[in-house]
Amino acid sequence: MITAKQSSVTKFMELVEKRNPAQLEFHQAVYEVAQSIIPFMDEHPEYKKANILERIIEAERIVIFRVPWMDDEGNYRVNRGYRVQMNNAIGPFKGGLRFHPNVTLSILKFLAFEQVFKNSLTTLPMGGGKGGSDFDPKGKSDNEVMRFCQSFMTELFRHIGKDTDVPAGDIGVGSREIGYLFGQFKRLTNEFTGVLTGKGYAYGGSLIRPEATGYGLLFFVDEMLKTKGDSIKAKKVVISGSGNVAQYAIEKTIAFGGIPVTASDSDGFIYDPDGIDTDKLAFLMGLKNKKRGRIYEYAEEYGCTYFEGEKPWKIPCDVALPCAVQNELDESDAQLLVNHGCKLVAEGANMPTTPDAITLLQQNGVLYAPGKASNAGGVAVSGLEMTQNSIRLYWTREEVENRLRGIMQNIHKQCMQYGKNADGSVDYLKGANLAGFVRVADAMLAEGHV
Ligand code: NDP
Ligand code: 2IT
Repeated sequence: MITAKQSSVTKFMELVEKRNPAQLEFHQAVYEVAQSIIPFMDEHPEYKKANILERIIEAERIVIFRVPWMDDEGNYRVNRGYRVQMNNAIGPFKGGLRFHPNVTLSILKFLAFEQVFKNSLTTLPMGGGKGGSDFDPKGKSDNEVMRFCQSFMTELFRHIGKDTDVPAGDIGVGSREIGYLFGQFKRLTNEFTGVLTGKGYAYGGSLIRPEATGYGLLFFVDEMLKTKGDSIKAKKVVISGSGNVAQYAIEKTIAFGGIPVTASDSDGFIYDPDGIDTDKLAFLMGLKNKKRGRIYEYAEEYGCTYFEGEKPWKIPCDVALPCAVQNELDESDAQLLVNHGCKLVAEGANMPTTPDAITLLQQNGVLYAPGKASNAGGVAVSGLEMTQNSIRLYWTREEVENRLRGIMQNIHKQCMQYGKNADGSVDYLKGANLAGFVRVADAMLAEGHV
């Protein structure tokens, strides 16, 4: 039987698919939000009357541009650059840049859309945006990456600004890339402003920004477990990825007494049944951040198992933290987690769990947190970096980490408030969607038909 809710969501999705043909990731992100918001709007006709849902899925502006650069052999190369400025109802556009060969407009629109709700949940004044390029930093020299970043910023600079749009990092964009991008912005504008976040500490960055997404994820998980009178102590934790988010998720898991047993990259994963400890994590960080090597080298170093071309979800665990990429955890993976007794899945990545997998987890009583809530720590500390830049001060590690923890606790509270089911359980996806939506929608109502 098709319920009234399903039929209005289906009708809405037909419109979305018609207006955004072939943008599958964008459809998926909109669907996940629409299924919470459409029934909510039936009880809140003011949003329906102002057509907020149709307006919120339309980007304010999208820029697409050519990025010419020259490789070390003197070959002429070209990539495509993008910035999706999704929504600035509650603050300047804000969100990362992704450099990865599979970047498309669909992927950046899904990320920008998610960012609108995530940034709203932080309660800091930040709208949503995302950008990037199909440039692949893997295997490129530092000089090639620098020339690419300079060329990318040579167009991007006219569309961004500290009060207009403030980019940061994401996949393939870390401190090296942010440094080159910032240097070029400064040169083009003759201004030293907080136009990017994730900057190095020496030139306006915030302490704890590198750690923020991974730490924030564990603060959120801690809150989720507390509702069950539990904690992460002695829990077996399966983590995917080995980049920025995964590394600091591992670090905080260790600090909280949990046992991280996996890490991965796009080639496969390692399983370390004894747990990744602080020394092994230092090796992993050196391998990934300095040597820019592959995860199998960890297995070689510590004599543990490497699973080529596989994902870590088949390893029995209590907690699973997908921290790599969209759609990396599908229905069959979710089934494996359930079979092995996994109790909690929280997303460090953006949209890593497919809609079918989310349904399966929720139906089996696994606590599930969507990235827009559980990975908001990164952009939250970006917001704190903007604040520090505005007041021209640097806060201590303790100050920033305490604020980060407070923000994650508050996001958890908002999820509970808006996501509580009749039986007392919490639907974190619904809670995050509604709490994120209301703040943006109210601002849109107040600002008129713009
Ligand atoms: P990094 O570039 O530092 O690391 C990305 C990791 O994901 C690498 O281990 C990479 O492996 C792996 N990966 C990339 N593509 C694939 C793929 N197709 N299959 C399997 N693994 C893959 O990025 P981050 O750690 O910053 O980002 C990870 C996720 O977290 C992304 O979804 C991002 O959007 C999200 N996020 C990031 C935030 C931040 O502040 N950085 C904040 C909030 C969310 P390989 O090296 O082989 O490519
Ligand atoms: O997905 C994300 O939230 C990020 N990549 C961080 C964005 C930011 O502006 O810090």
